[in-house]
Amino acid sequence: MLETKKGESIMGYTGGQCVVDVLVKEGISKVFGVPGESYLNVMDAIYDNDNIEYVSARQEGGASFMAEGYAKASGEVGVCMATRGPGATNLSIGLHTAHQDSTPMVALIGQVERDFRDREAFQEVDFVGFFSHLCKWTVEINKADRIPELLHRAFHVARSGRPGPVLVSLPEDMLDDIVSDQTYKPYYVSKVAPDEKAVSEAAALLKDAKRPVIIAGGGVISSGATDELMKLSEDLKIPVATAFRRFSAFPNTHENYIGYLGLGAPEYLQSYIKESDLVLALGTRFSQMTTNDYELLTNESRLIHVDISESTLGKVYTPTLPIVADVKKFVCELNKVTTKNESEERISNLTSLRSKYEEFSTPKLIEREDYADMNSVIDCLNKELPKDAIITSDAGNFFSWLTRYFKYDKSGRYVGPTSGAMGYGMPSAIGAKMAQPDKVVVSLSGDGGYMMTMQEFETAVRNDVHIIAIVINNNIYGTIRNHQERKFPDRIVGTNLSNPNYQEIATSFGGHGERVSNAKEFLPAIKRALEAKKPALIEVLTDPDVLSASAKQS
Ligand SMILES: Cc1ncc(C[n+]2csc(CCOP(=O)(O)OP(=O)(O)O)c2C)c(N)n1
Ligand SMILES: [Mg+2]
Repeated sequence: MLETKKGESIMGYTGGQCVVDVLVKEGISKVFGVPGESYLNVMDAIYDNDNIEYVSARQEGGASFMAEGYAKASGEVGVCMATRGPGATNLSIGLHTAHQDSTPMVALIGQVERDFRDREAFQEVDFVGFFSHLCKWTVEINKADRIPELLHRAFHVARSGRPGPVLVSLPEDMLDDIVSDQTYKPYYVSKVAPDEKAVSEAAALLKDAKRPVIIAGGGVISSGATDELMKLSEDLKIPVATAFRRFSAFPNTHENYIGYLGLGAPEYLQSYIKESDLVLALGTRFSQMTTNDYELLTNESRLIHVDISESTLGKVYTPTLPIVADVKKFVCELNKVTTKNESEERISNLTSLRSKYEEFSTPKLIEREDYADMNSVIDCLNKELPKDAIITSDAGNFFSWLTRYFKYDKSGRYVGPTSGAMGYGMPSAIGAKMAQPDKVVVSLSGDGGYMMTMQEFETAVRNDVHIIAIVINNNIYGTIRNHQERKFPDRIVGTNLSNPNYQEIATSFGGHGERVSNAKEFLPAIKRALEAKKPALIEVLTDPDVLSASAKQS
């Protein structure tokens, strides 16, 4: 028997109530979506449940980015909801991001009535087929009494092994059906321990190596292995690099951190890794970006590859020693069997690489009045933001400055799309801030990317989520212009933009707005934004001719 808020008593649960009951049992307190008539029953059950909040977004793409950012910042499963064909197709960008980023997510989609299937009913899409490539698992629930079983399993699939998105399709009429009390509960996700022999073999290889290197990927972050990794790197004097957009796997301020892989990765780092005699790769899938088009390692490279998923091992490079394990468990076990190595060679190697990183990552400030110099903007963020701030971003050329010059401390965090999705930064900042309300959360986007999801600023205002959105405005799709100039010089097609006054848009939404036209104005603007006590936006006007952090400036 269930009591509703209106005092009605229901025998058993409706399908919608059953869905919400499972969500609450899974520890979900926020879901992000755009409402639709196809899943009204789920929304109505949320009305009755004080443990769960429905955060209504302005577009499903924004909702799915919020859920993805929420998942990354909380370490929990992100949940988003949408209606049938139009809603689900809009939502797909966040699922693609979660797939590439190994982020645990569950998407609940309202589906047409069971009896109307296969007639091309209103907004009908075969979700199981359509999303099967984007998601780790897709399932349509056709009997309400299977909701607990299949929905708990959806959460388990999202969380376990290599995490990822799961799509659950819920036919509208199925959500009306009444089910009796159910007893299912969440699955326990066990941590995969490494094979003992593999650990001692890894220790032996590391002991003998002359020029070893560690590549830290997303598995270090999701398993929470940074402390153990610091100990390993300190004890064995092994330099650490981070995989593409996984900057916060290792504190950038640590003396053993030697830089990042992926777009704009420093040359010295790539050649060191190529020539290193042993690579210890932790929780990385060696993506095209991390490996610079799969050129990072050679056939001769000796590789210990540790990953939670056996299908990641050997997918790109054949490991000398493949190890299936939770990264934290592996590093803990390895730390138990290694002894300190303070050889002169390792120490001088580290010192030289670190000084190269420091030189590479220290911005040279350029004084100019006509536009804001991005080196100075990032330098200012490094100095003004609290150490534990969360930074989110879109893809775009502006990102090259953030990548190169922003330093994530141990308590800091980068939340960004390895999928390179534009429009991600600001909505994911909303999700991250909802997951970590006490932290300062700042998003960086270009003018192109920001405009893709900027309506979500209203979601931030309506929900009183105090993010700071920085929009780097160069009035072009700069990244594509850059490629265009390189491949088809002086033949500009489709990369010019015009822009509204973003400061005015932010204030008309009810937020705080700033407009910065040179670097000197940035410091007071960020200070005011930090104190605004409402969602804030800072528009930064930059020179369209300076296309990246590595471009020469006159
Ligand atoms: C959703 C999406 N659409 C298209 C692209 C391709 N793309 C990558 S960067 C870029 C231009 C980005 O422009 P902007 O946001 O203004 O940043 P800028 O490069 O100018 O700094 C485009 C169109 C993408 N990565 N994601
Ligand atoms: Mg731009």
